[in-house]
Amino acid sequence: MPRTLLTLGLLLAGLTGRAQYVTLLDAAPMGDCIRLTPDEPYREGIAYSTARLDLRNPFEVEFDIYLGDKDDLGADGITFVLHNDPRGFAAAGFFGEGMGYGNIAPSVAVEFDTYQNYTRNDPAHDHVALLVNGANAHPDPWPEQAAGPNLEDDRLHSFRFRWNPADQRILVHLDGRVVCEGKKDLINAVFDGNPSVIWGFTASTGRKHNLQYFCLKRLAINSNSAPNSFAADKSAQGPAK
Ligand SMILES: [Ca+2]
Ligand SMILES: [Ca+2]
Repeated sequence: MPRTLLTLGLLLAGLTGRAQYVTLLDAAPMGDCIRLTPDEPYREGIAYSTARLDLRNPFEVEFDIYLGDKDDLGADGITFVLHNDPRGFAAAGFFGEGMGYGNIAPSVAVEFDTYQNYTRNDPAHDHVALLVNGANAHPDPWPEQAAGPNLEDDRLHSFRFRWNPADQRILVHLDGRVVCEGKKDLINAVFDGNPSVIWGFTASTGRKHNLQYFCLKRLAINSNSAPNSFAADKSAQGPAK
């Protein structure tokens, strides 16, 4: 690992999530983590980092996520989102099947969907997928697995998101395994040429519900290619404009 990446990773790993995030709706600090939804129906919580990410730089973020302890009776899931919605740090998508992400755009997100919505072509089992522009309907029925994973197992799951602008690849790990990957010109094809994006997590519940939260483990950005952008973000006192 390059020294810059390692240094920034160590620097940031020691920070708790509390001061670094703008929280919306039902989201609230919970120790070193941020609760997105309480275990109650029809809730929605969102937390955005106050520091934007610059998509011209490679970065990797790593979190623990918790999706609850109820399988059949649990819902709806969490998304990790990068966006440039005109509502900025106040952007909140719709709840329930939208997981707090529905209609946030332009954006790219990873969904950890724990509830089957037939109108979205969701499978019966929990699933992870890349989404764009606030839409979480799958174009085709998702192939059912005989023994699909259950993320609502009362455990923390390790989530890692990596972006590399050199080859325009997104790589998503869950519990040490690659669960989805994609290749897209995010800056131009999604964000209309603007490389500076807001990032964070969204989650919601519906009629069914679960406690859902995340905890920062590591954030590493290679600032060599754009030395000013990260320094400016680090000193930000509040949401960047
Ligand atoms: Ca769903
Ligand atoms: Ca489940």
